[in-house]
Amino acid sequence: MNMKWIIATNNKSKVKEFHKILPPLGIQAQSLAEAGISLEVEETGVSFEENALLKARACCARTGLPSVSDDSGLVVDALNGAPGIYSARYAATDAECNARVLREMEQVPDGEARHARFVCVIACVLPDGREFTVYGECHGQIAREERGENGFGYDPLFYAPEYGKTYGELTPEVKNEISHRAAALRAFAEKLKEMGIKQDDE
Ligand code: ITT
Repeated sequence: MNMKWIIATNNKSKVKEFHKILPPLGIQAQSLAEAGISLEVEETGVSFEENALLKARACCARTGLPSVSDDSGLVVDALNGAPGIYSARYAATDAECNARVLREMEQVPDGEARHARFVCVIACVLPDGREFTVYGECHGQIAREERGENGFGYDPLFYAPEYGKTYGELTPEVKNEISHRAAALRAFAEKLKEMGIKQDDE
């Protein structure tokens, strides 16, 4: 039986990262677009966990296949956790989202006062009804301006002091080692092992 996982996201940048991170973990997956499925899920939850589960449940109900989703966002200390679960909806476009964060952070001094984290919750829903979520995060600071062309979303603003670069300047290889998504996907692979779920890809 082909048990290829479905990645329940419409975000092409997330799909790209899943495709880089999952194969070395021994997991084969295809995106909604690759499977020719159109699925829009309203994110009515009040937490990353709830929204991730909404997306994975809807995908599994539609496809009958094991489904994995990603709800993620930027959590900024100085903004009391905003944009948080509203990261994709903080403004009309990525550029406007970044401009809004920069504007709101204008008065915040450099250094740890500008601390933020990226959060990623991966939800997994199996056709037999089993489901779980795993969590990943990574830490950084909000830069004073956008830097770098790599990545997506808030990456050009997210400064990693240990690299002296924003995530927009990191290579995809480095980002996919240290990111919130990488951490969550590693936890996902561990959890599958723990539950004795092996991918049967014949
Ligand atoms: P799906 O719901 O279809 O997966 P989405 O883009 O709407 O796609 P979310 O609701 O999880 O996904 O919103 C996540 C937002 O958080 C995303 O649009 C980015 O703005 C931001 N974000 C998440 N991961 C990021 C990353 O690795 N780098 C930069 N920004 C990220």
